[in-house]
Amino acid sequence: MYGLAKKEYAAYGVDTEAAIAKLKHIPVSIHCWQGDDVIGLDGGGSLSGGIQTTGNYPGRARNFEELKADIKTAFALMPGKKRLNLHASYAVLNGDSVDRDKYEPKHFAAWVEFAKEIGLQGVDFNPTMFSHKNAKDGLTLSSPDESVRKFWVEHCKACLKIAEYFANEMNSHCLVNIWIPDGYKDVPADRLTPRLRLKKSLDEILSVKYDKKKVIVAVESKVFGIGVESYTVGSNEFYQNYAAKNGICCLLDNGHYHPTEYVSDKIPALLAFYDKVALHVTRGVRWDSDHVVLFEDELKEIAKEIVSNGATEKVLIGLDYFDASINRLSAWVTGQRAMQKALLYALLLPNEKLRSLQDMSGFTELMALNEELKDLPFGAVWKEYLKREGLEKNYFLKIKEYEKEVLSKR
Ligand code: RNT
Ligand code: ZN
Repeated sequence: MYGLAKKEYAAYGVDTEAAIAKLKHIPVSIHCWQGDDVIGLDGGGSLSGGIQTTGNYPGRARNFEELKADIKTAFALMPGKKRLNLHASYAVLNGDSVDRDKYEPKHFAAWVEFAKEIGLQGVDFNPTMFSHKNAKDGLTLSSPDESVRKFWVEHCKACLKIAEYFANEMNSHCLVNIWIPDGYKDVPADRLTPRLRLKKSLDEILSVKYDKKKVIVAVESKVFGIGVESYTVGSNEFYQNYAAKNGICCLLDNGHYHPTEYVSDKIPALLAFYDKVALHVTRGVRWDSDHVVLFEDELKEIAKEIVSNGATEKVLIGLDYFDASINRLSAWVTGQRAMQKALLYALLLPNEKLRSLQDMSGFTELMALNEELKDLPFGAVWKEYLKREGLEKNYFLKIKEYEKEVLSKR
């Protein structure tokens, strides 16, 4: 089947071997928080910040050991280059009673050891400014309470140090993504001052010395969250301007825009100005619901923009979803494979030909060709890629086995 598919693609000028070879090297950063419903290991408290995990599927990882075992099992079923995306709330404190403003690299040493053990390319990082008593009234870096604001500034500074440690240990960059839940449920009296406080906080965080080649700082905007429907301090305009003026990068989460806005269109807009663009790939259903990523049209379009613009090293792909209503490992693998599928699909498009049709205003042919491409034997190439990665299309049986042997006993 692969031999025939190869020929069929070749007729369109597409080299399936080159596509497979390229796909192997595009890293996807996989979020640790799908494994335990974003609860974390530092006992910060129940999930807050306007995000929500729904469902009560049995077998959630309840501690570091269980989370590691689940990650190991799930990652083994994922093809391609993998990175691990950690939140600060996953610090391994071992009884140390430090708060988040005092976290140190040593609290993450066990994660580094694990990442090396399972052969990951790198580790990415996120300050955790939710599920904690100091996220007072839902405000962190924009809080009018100076001691609260300072606490979170210190937390972010600590995270930059930890990120540098990850980068050095893994010999690969570390993306530090700053997302805060700050906002108001109802019409605010003052929309500017909280943003000025956020700006000041970011300035203070970025005033620490860190190696900019190794540590890439990003800011993640959002439209609204549950309980903070009327106003979000870290909005899109705020962060895009902040990032542009301060030499950091933007992180686009495709659940964080109005439903008719598309991240696939935002990627090339930012590529015109930025050396790096970070992504949180998710699937919002009616709101930022963080459903498992599937091989759908917008995901294909996102991948197309990355691949056809030669931006596989500029766009830092990360996953961000959390579903507790189904087997969590399966959720992980399904989403990661969907991302890989979309990248492969994009790598198998005759991008040069399509581009030249656009430039020649050959829109009739462009439309016809685009439709023709949709039913090429993509599945055969995907299966071949999996085979070469030592994997099979059906991963569900392995997950079921793990559920029976491990998860059901928790
Ligand atoms: C929330 C943001 C944020 C979180 C993670 C857990 O809306 O998307 O990225 O999902 O940090
Ligand atoms: Zn996100």
